[in-house]
Amino acid sequence: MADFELISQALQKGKADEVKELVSKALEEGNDPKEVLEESLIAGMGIIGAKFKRNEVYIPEVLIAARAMHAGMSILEPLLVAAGVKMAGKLAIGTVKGDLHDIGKNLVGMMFKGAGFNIIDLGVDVPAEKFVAAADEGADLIGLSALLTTTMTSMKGVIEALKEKGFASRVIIGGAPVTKEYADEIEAHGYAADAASAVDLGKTLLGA
Ligand code: B1M
Repeated sequence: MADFELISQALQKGKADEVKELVSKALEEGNDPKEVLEESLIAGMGIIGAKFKRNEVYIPEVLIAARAMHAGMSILEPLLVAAGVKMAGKLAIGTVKGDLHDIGKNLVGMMFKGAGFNIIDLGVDVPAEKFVAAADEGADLIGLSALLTTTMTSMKGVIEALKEKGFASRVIIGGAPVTKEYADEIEAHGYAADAASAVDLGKTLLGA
């Protein structure tokens, strides 16, 4: 079996130490860091994402796979940065103002990281100005998460603030009370029901 396949399988099983060892071994054998990233870590997270979408695995499995991916990334990241490898895009994600729920937001961020995106995690209770500042710093995608019917309404303000400043960043929204209809109403660029769909949507919006 190719080493990449072994890394992908270890990642899917959430075996962080094994992922680290296998990634180091693949590099020692002279494999290109970008190829290791794409063929093993991103491929493995892609499989987990697709299974999550089909309800074949659940949140805990995704979280341990993401932890294993972070372990592999800790070895690859300095090499990728040094080589000036271009990431798939830059996502700034946060839970909107007044809202402290972050489990779904973190899951979405992890999935994007698994798909080769740079992530700026703005945290929770994030005011519109912070999303605007992230767009100003070059985020291609702005991700807004809300879990409360009372806070999802502030998504509209973020989109208006971004438009007012003329930023080209694409805005995607999600969270339990959010719907596609609401996304259309406030003129977000897209809505995703779950973390894996958010990545698919983000890639489509950026043509990645
Ligand atoms: Co809160 N809470 N909570 N809570 N909480 C809910 C959301 C609620 C539905 C529970 C209920 O009443 N049945 C309800 C909201 C009702 C409503 O407005 N419709 C509620 C309430 C009322 C509250 C408080 C007001 C309670 C109180 O204090 N009286 C309070 C508000 C605090 C605040 O935010 N200001 C509160 C507090 C809390 C805790 C702090 C205790 C805790 C949060 C801990 C944390 O996040 N660190 C908490 C929790 C855990 C929940 C429930 C139980 C679980 C939420 C969760 O993490 N789900 C929730 C009930 C429920 O949903 N069953 C509830 C798992 C997570 C993976 O799913 O976040 O939906 P979710 O993310 C999904 C998708 O939505 C999507 O992808 C993820 C999966 O792939 N997604 C995106 C999410 N963000 C996305 C962004 C995208 C795309 C997709 O693009 C950018």
